[in-house]
Amino acid sequence: MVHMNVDDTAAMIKDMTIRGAGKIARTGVSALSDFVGSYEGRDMKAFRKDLEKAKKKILDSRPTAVSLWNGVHATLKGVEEAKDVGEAISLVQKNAREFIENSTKAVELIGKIGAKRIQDGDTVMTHCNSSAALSVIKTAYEQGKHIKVYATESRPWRQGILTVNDLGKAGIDTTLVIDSAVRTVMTKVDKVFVGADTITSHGVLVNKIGTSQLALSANEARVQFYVCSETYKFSPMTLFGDTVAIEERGFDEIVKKGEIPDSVKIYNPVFDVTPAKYIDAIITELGVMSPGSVYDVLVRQLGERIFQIKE
Ligand code: RUB
Repeated sequence: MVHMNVDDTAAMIKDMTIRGAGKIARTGVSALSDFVGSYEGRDMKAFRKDLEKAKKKILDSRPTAVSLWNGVHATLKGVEEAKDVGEAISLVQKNAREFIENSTKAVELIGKIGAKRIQDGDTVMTHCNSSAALSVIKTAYEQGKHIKVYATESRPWRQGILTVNDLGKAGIDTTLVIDSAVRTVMTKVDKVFVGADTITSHGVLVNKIGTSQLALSANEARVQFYVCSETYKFSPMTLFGDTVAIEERGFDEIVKKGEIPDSVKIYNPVFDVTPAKYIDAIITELGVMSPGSVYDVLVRQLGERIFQIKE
């Protein structure tokens, strides 16, 4: 990982130079590790205060993907109990290393597990630009399966351009479609694979705006709809009733200044919500599971920490 300070990292996550739920988590965690690595003070009280400020900056950079929250909390686990600053620094660095390694491994594992759901000759569709979904598609292709991919443009940021560049360069038969072509194209598709920013305790998916229209169209066309998600995209807070904040971004991502009358409002939510009933399965590093299993995984992962989070 490239070394970057907390302010630069937060700014680059905010302006989407660094994007994608897995990547923002790994980069945020890495920035916290670098922050403690260059910390020179030895007063524990001041250290905790400074670390808290750094944590807040990273967490405030983008609101929707819980991967960032889970990554940051996994990294700071145990700091409260550390005897001194030196011990706390080593702990944060070790936790960060482990999170980044496990997260990278999880994406690979999801690829291997999910690829078994793709048959030779399948046509699949994906949305936006998800490393987990692409890991599944690329692994199936590397296994020698002849596949075709439809990828959506994903307005307004057009992350679909990243996706088709990646798939096209890998040699995969790839077709780019505009977002409003989803229902038309779904009749040619066998399976849909998308990523996740957050999955709630009751199995609801929050992902790039437009994901729910793929799910609805897939349901109508009897096409299987798979979510590719590391389990650190499961949201602990939703267990206790919290809802997921849906990020809204500026008008300038949609129109240029002066292009439309000032009186016209622009609404630019960048994620949407797909109900559990439209999801055939969630492909995780722990295996293929139903949306109904998310609650159990969360409870098991949290263990006794569940009560701390509840408070
Ligand atoms: C990206 C997006 C991706 C998920 C999963 O949105 O919605 O599907 O983040 O990505 P944005 P990954 O471009 O606004 O960050 O599988 O790479 O974690």
